[in-house]
Amino acid sequence: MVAEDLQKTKNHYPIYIFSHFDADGLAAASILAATLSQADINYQIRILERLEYSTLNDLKDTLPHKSTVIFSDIGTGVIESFSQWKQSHEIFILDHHSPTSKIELSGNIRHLNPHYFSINGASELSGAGVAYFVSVHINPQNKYLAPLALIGALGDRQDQGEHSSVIGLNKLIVEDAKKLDMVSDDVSVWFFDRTRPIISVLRRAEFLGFENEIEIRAFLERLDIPIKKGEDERAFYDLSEEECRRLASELIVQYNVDPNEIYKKDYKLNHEDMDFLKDARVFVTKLNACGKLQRPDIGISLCLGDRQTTLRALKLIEKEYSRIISQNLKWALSEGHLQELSAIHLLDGRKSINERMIGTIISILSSRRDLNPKPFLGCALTATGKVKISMRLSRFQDQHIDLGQLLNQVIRDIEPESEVGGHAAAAGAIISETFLSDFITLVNQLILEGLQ
Ligand SMILES: [Mn+2]
Repeated sequence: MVAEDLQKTKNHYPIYIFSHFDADGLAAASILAATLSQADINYQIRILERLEYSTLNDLKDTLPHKSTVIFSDIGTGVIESFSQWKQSHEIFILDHHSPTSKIELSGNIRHLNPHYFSINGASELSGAGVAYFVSVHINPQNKYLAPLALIGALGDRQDQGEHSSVIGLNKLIVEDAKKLDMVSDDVSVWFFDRTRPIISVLRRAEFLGFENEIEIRAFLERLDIPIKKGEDERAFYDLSEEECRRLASELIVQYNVDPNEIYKKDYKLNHEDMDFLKDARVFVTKLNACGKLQRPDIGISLCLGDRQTTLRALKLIEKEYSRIISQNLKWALSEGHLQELSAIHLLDGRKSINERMIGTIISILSSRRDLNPKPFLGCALTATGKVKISMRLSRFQDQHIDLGQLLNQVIRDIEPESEVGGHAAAAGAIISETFLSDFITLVNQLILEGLQ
């Protein structure tokens, strides 16, 4: 029904698309863009970091009366506010975040969300996935967009099945892509960015716990895996299947690495010409970099297949992105900026870390073997003077703590009207600065009590 309505809304205004700035949101916006272009419908895209009540109210006043507006990968969190949009615009909310309230919406406001169909939007379908099913409903030939829907799912860490495979409706998307021979999904020894030299791939996999390059060289020598082929360094992709197996079993047996960390579904984009974009999980990190450095336009061009100007811009973006990450990490690990409380690690980045980066930095810290296995809490100031909280479980902790639930509980006690969201292993909130220290104390205390 949403698809039919969307096709009926051709009028003299473009369709306004608002989507989220992460990989899923960019993939979703790209799917919608491709779908509308193909149907000869004009559109404009705007990418938002969050949809706040105030932003939504401004939009209502600035978008032309009766125009069609799509909210993609955002919108469910502020669903109550849309009751004010009755009769003013044709609204399509295509989201997958879990709804906190169910409200009656009138005919001009459509809310498509997997949670209303007993499908778990946190693990089984992403924002890009919702956009994909609408797109295919508009035109079955749009199944060629399935790889983007998969990228969205991986961006939202929905690879929660066996061997890090996607589950639920995402699996159907992968099947669509496989039928077109656009994706393959073998289980293999997976490390991030295998186009790089072997040593650098292992060095970057911090969860392996290698102290330095010398140690990695000795390790590879012991396994009789050559680092060079003639003059050139061998990339990880150059390893034979047998070498990969030898490497994996050594890591699992001697280094106690969880096999699930190494053997993964390797989602490969078969139609992709550029080697360094073939791994769908690597593609995701490119999109994230574009979003975080405020160049969503580059991310969307990348999704839509531009491999000319986009690649040059992408190179600069990635260089800047890794510069910022290493600068922030260096800061975090120096002079006691990363504090250890009784139950959590705390990184107060209010003076030094950008709100868009705090989640990334906390994630990287949470995968370091040399830090005690406790949850990480990071904070940074937002552009509107509030505090963004980001939490991650340590990759090495065994206790079952649901950070999403925990933050919800803390917010209820401290500042009930704040935004909060996330799932078990990663969650976040936006709070007022005055409540920050109470907030941290309570989080620490609840986790401590939970452990006893
Ligand atoms: Mn999403």
